Amino acid sequence: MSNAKPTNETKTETLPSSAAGFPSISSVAYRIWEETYVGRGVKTLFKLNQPKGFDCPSCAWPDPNPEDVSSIAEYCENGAKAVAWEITKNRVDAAFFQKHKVAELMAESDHWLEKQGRLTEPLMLRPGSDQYEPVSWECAFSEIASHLHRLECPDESIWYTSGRTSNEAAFLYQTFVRMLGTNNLPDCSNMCHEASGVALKQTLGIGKASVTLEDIHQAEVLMVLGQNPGTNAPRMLTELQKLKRSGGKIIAVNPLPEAGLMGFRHPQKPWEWIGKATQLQDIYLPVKINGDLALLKALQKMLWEAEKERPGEIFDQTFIKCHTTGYEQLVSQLDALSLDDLIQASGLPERAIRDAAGLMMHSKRIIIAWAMGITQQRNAESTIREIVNLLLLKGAIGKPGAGTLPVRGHSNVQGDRTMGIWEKMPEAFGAKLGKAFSFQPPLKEGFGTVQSIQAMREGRARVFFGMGGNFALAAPDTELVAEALRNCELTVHVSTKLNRSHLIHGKTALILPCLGRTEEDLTANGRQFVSTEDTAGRVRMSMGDLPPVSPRLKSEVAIICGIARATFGVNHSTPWEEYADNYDLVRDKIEEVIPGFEHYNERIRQSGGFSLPNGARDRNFQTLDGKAQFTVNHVPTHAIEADRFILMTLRSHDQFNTTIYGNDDRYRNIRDSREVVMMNADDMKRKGLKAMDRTRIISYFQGKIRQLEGFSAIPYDIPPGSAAMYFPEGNVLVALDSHSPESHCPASKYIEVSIEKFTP
Ligand SMILES: Nc1nc2c(c(=O)[nH]1)N[C@H]1C(S)=C(S)[C@@H](COP(=O)(O)OP(=O)(O)OC[C@H]3O[C@@H](n4cnc5c(=O)[nH]c(N)nc54)[C@H](O)[C@@H]3O)O[C@H]1N2
Ligand SMILES: Nc1nc2c(c(=O)[nH]1)N[C@H]1C(S)=C(S)[C@@H](COP(=O)(O)OP(=O)(O)OC[C@H]3O[C@@H](n4cnc5c(=O)[nH]c(N)nc54)[C@H](O)[C@@H]3O)O[C@H]1N2
Ligand SMILES: [Mo]
Repeated sequence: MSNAKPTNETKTETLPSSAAGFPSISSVAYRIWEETYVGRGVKTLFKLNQPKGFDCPSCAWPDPNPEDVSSIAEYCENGAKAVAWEITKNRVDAAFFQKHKVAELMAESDHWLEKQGRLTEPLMLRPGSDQYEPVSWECAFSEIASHLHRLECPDESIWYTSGRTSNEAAFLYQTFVRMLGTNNLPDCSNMCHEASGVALKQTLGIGKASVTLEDIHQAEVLMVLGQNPGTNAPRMLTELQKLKRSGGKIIAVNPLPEAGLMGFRHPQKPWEWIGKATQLQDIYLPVKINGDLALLKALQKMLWEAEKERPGEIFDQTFIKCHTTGYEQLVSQLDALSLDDLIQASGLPERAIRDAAGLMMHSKRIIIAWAMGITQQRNAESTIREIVNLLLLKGAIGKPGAGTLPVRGHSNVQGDRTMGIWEKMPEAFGAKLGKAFSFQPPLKEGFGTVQSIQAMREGRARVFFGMGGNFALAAPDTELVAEALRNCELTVHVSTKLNRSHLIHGKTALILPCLGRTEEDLTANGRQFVSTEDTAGRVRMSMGDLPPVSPRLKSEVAIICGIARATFGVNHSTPWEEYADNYDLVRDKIEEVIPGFEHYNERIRQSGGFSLPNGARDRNFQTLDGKAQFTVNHVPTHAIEADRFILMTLRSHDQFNTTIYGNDDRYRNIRDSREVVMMNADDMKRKGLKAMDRTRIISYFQGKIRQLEGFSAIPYDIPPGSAAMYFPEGNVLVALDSHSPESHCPASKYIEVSIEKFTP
């Protein structure tokens, strides 16, 4: 049932024109009051992102240097919500499961499931049963081991990771999985920034951001494509405010006018709550969905025309000559392209693109930031390579105030990849891992998320293990994923809270409850800490100090070590038990295997941690010829059938991925419901739809349809032909095979749909 209350016509004039400010503070206060004890909540927030505290479990935005950290509050509204959610006073224990069968729980909403509180003990659902029952840890571990022993081949098991897992746990996890003999290590990155990693590695030799926080303050122009920082990386707004105050300009490229890019009031500076907000975006380009590649090409072409008139004034020819390959091919493609076609494909007025080109023309320090609006597309890698082309023409990489900024999602998704969570194990990594642990890692490429779902569906994989996350809801094609998971002999989830993936299970299912970031991790060897890597490649310590919500929780590290001992036997050559008690020993092994972690144990204890090497930052491009690569990419034409729309799925201000805190989306003026589809008012008129009318949405891909009924249409400031709804609800409409070509990133921002009025 949808009872959304968009405040009349949700047009830009009625949308909030700035983010944060006092409403952020009141929203945090409400969440703490609702979820936990006020003292516990406030005390915990003081430790958030502090040098000796814990890393925020929300997004991967970098912390400032220790000297710049605010001693009272280094967090944002949504980080505080994530913490309040973890430290909740509610508990899901054995009595809860005695009361609720799985079928009953299936009828509850995702918000309700997580809202029941923290999981407190290991649980097992036996074949044929409809109820989870408590089990001992030993029993859970031996159940997993016996399923693994029964597999004909280790490739029949799938080992998913969500991006909250610490470096130490991720490293041990992938070591265990590879010792088992498979590279089946899909992760949330497969659905997130995988395309950025692939495209940046090809062109610049490193799949990570090249800029630091200081660079942002020094940029002359910062362009943000397909990202909503006000909601998803709120602490980025503080840095954008600094950029504006030092005279920098911001270009926002987004089909939606997102409040967080319009203006900003620092939530922790009360004097900013009133009066004028800092205006952020200088130029707003309401591109049509996936019109970004055409826009980037149009910008390049405008700059190239100017360069031809005034050679050497617009492009950085010295940089191009010394540090790049492929310039001639790129400019001949630019000559061949028609500017009119590009402008039309972007969906933008020429004037607006010329204004943006004008800002870039004489600027030398340019940063381009992007997120899911760019990566969750069928041609994601090409668009990202075009971002690189634009930066290379301007020599805007590897110098202060310039470079690439793919803004990562989960707080340690980047660190997990550095630790080897990847279905495509690099050869050099495998060789060092094998040497460090005296074994031969498997060479065959493993399954990513999409291939894992296909394998489980077809019975080629029979065990699914989820290290965090909520695979059933996060992955594309909800019904198909459910079929895949139900086809398994065993599904296991290491989790903090109850979620849909526990209810859509294999014949046997296990829930293994783990410590959260905020909690103290005490072992026989004393208090342990872990480490994480942020978007800018800085590695820091994270140490919780709240008493765990239950004495029966284990850390992720201890869980992996327990499973490894049960699987390989107590006499195994790897000292799993010692690792579980002393994370310094794990860090010593990481140092042995992964470059950049020299003196890990020493440097991680320094205030503020340390930065990993970044070739692109130093113009030391780790590509085949040591140069940054210009590339020629095909400009897609978006031929969709008449009367259809392109639909994107995105996050509201009140969720963290599949964790739904509430039903409001404050910055978009949408209240009380997530079951909405945002549409252009003229499109609605054409379809005979009035505000709040129910709809039937049908998605089309390769002859197959998927549909969703009952969602309410709301008029929104969105380009004609484009529509938007929330993730994860929209995943029902995303076809498993609709993904980017190279990284298989599901195209969850590009769904071809028809939208009609629905009368139940
Ligand atoms: N509070 C909170 N923080 C989070 C998360 C969360 O759910 N809640 N999730 C975390 C994770 S895992 C991630 S990956 C990040 C996600 O952070 P974002 O990438 O900001 O997340 P989305 O909501 O998916 O928003 C994508 C933006 O892209 C725009 N967009 C969609 N299609 C296009 C397009 O074709 N072109 C352009 N230019 N723009 C487009 C949308 O309008 C939207 O503003 O945030 C992280 N941080
Ligand atoms: N249609 C559509 N689909 C998408 C997206 C989209 O924009 N549109 N975005 C994609 C993106 S960018 C991502 S990253 C994925 C996210 O996919 P996931 O990472 O799989 O999903 P989350 O919702 O972040 O996982 C939430 C669960 O993690 C568990 N959890 C929380 N904290 C911890 C912890 O400290 N340890 C452990 N072990 N578990 C914990 C809790 O049980 C919680 O229920 O979804 C993707 N799917
Ligand atoms: Mo993500």
